[in-house]
Amino acid sequence: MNSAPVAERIRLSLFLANAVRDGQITTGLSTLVTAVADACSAVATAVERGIFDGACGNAHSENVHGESQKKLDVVSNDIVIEKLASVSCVRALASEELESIRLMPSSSRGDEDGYLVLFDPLDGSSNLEINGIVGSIFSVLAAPEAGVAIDESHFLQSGVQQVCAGYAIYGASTMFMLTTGRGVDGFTFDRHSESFVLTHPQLRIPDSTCEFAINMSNERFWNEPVHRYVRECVAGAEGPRRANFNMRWIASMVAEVHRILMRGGIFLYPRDSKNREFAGRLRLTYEANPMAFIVEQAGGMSTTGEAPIMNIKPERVHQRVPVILGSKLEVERLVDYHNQTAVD
Ligand code: AFP
Repeated sequence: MNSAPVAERIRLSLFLANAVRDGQITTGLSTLVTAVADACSAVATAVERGIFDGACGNAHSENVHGESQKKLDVVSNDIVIEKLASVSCVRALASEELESIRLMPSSSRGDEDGYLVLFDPLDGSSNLEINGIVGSIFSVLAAPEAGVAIDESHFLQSGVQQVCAGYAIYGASTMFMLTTGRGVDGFTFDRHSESFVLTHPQLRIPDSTCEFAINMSNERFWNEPVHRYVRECVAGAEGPRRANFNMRWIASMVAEVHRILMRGGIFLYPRDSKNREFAGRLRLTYEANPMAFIVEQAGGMSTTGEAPIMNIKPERVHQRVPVILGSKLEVERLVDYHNQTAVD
């Protein structure tokens, strides 16, 4: 990445204005993305100041998945909802922290494009107590035409229909990663100008890698294709891959995907037999789909093992899905192993 001074870099606001000028996105979507970015910088501040604002620890409540909520899960969710409530083209929201969809004030004009926004306001929040990396993930779908009463069915669009997606990562610096279907661009928050500045234009994921990310403690629950893939990585140069692999597990999908965007790799949260009623841990509409869109726009690949993630027609907003994504050649290898098992 070049190290040009901030003054010479493009801010997110100009990047979006140029995209509207060039007919790549609508004015409404530009306003929506600006609001999401504003929400993310506010969430970053809330996370940073959590200890001082009494926002650390558990909220002593559960989300729709029966997972205990951190206070900052709730705070972050409220921040995103508040920021999006002021965007006239946002017709409705879905969130990991909301049991059902949230209709927004119908302030949009009849002629304005409308959007649905789905988000995980604070992904990786179990890392908060260790000052670990957390982030926010968002996905944008087209809303039905004005006048149509919106319900959950309008959110059940496959990932290929996303018009925009991205995430913010709250790490050593706060970054905002965005795709509108024309590659992936990364912006870093500059505290002096209090704006996101383009620092990582048109990111590309290397096709191959020697770094995999999976929660090894679930090994006994994996299917054979995943077992075989990980076994071969661990076997190293003496094994069939003829190469030594490294492993990472940060327990924050945003951090894993960001690492893959920066230097390649493969991330797996596969179907496992631990909870047979669930198809894995991650949620399709506001975690897997936006991250699959980002990864594929950067030249990577994503799959459940059996099918491309973004081809799945959701049946429920909070539906879970197995997730394998990252460097193309590695994901293709896993798809091949799944196909071989299906044939056997
Ligand atoms: P939390 O938001 O509850 O910390 O979950 C994070 C996450 O959904 C995803 O970001 C991680 O990749 C995954 O869960 C980690 O799951 P394990 O804790 O089972 O490793």
